[in-house]
Amino acid sequence: MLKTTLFGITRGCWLLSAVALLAAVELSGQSVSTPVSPAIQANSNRAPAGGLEKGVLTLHLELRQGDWYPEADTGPSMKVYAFCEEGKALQVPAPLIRVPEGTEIHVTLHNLLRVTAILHGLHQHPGDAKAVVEVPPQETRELRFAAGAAGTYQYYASAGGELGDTGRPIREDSQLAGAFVIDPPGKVASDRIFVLGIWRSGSDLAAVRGQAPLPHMIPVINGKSWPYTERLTYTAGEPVRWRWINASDGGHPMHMHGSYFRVDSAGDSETDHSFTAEQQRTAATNRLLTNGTMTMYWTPPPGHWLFHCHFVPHMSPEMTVANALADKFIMQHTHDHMAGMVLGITVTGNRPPLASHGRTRKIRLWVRERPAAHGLPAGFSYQLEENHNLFPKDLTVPGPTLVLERGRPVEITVVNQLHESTTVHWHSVEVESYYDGVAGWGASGNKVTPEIQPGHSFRVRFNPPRAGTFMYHTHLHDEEQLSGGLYGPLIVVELGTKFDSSHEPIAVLSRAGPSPTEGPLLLNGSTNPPTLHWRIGDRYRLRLISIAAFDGGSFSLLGADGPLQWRAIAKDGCDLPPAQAVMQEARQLALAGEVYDFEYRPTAAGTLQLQVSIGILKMKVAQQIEVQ
Ligand SMILES: [Cu+2]
Repeated sequence: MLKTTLFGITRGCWLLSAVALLAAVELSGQSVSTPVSPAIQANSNRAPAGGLEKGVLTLHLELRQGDWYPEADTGPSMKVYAFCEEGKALQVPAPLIRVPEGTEIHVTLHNLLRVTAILHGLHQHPGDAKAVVEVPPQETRELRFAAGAAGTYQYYASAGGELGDTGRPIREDSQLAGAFVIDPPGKVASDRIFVLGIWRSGSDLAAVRGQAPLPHMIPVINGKSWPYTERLTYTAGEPVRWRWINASDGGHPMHMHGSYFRVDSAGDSETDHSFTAEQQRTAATNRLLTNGTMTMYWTPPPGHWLFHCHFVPHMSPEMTVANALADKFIMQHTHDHMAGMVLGITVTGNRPPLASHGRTRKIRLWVRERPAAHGLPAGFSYQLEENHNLFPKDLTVPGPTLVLERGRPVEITVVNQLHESTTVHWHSVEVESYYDGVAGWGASGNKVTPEIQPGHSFRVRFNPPRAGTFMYHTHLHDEEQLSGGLYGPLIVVELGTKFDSSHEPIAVLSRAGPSPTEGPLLLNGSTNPPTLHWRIGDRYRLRLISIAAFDGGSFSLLGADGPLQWRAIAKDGCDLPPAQAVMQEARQLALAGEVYDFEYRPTAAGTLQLQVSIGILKMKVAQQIEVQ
């Protein structure tokens, strides 16, 4: 009773929690590790921890158990281990270590858990991932080291909990991780730091392999899950710099709605690599594997945008604390469309008008239920209609290829024939946020993007400003709708040119569903795609689209002796600069939401293979290519 009352009062307030803790200790006469635990605060990574004086950072860190509130500060909580600075609130992510290059770091670690903690990353950078420090329960360790080279790094601890497939903790010790940033000398441009974390009830590799049900997950950005993640506001065109750190067990394809960003550095938390101007990448989706880091630069366009992980189980409304605690999935269709690793950004300003050419094309996009057929379980499908022609006649996976011209306005009426609501997202196309497919978030003036209810339609208008390879897909009830086949290629060609399917093969990598972790691997909706026929000396542009809901797949172009060489052309629909449009081994990893274009010119007769594979699942689909 006492505990409940105290918790009611003390949520989110460390000082009162400390009083509660002491009171409980006194009342019970037990040790400090009594089950009464303080509230953990979400750390927005704005204020560096410790005291910096005369080139020395002094930092006293403690490890304790606390109550974590990944959703509302007054919402459901779960007990996890966390770091705090001595005398301050526990934090997830852990206190930010941020110092200029040349700083000496003096840190003490006091372990108040009942288990030994193993600390990673608290050393000079670049560093060795194997260099760890053990701190037994109730003991303290003192470390002194030089910070090292400027970059984005992390530190984390494991403390006896279950480890995931990548070796990172997944449960009670999964949130023992924080950012470690070393700034270059001189004036530092303002930026924000985001740490990706996951609490998980089990192995998702086993789930992906079909050996276990999908675990419960709480995927978070800076300790919070959508819609409780921080809301950011910018003015259109202002320079935005973000540092991202993946402190979770698993990779994340991080996707920006409505525009591109530039990746200026990438690292693995021990070493960071700053790109030269020629090496900087432009992307709408950039993957961060476990321990991966990036710094990104973004010039935001006006609108309401999302930046999120494209793995469906990392952004699904089922991934809530209530579900994890209940150990079952409660569908909350009416509550919110997403949870997890989703950031909402509001950008003020006006969108400059685009030059448009020709009459507006009018197209209908039918969204339909699809019976089981051709070896695929029942699901959903798209059909296109233009000038009273319906295409394709059958219901297919993926949906039909939508070919648009750059600069030519289009009006697409999405007609929902499902028994549930849907929306359509035009993935990587620079559309207005109202038409971007995020119900309840996208907006134009006072109009907010609606869910398209069963039997209703929604008119989308845009003018594609860029020629390239894109896709369209559902952005609602993704667990079933995306896994069930609601995606299709979107090709934008230069005005007055035609899409030549015989020389521009599209390869869509997905799984058959009906859930994100079920079904065989598919290439263009098939486990046995038809043979392609190519001509010696012709130029082929391969348009590769990865949209498996929860997998990373690889595309390869193989000859008799293994991978051939192809030339990179574009990433996520954006043409590569000359320095990056180079010949390379014809093998490309692509997580959900990534799109790549490559060019290949066969020089001899023979048989080639375009292969898609998911390595960890030993799944493979090959398409034969006869060259004559
Ligand atoms: Cu993810």
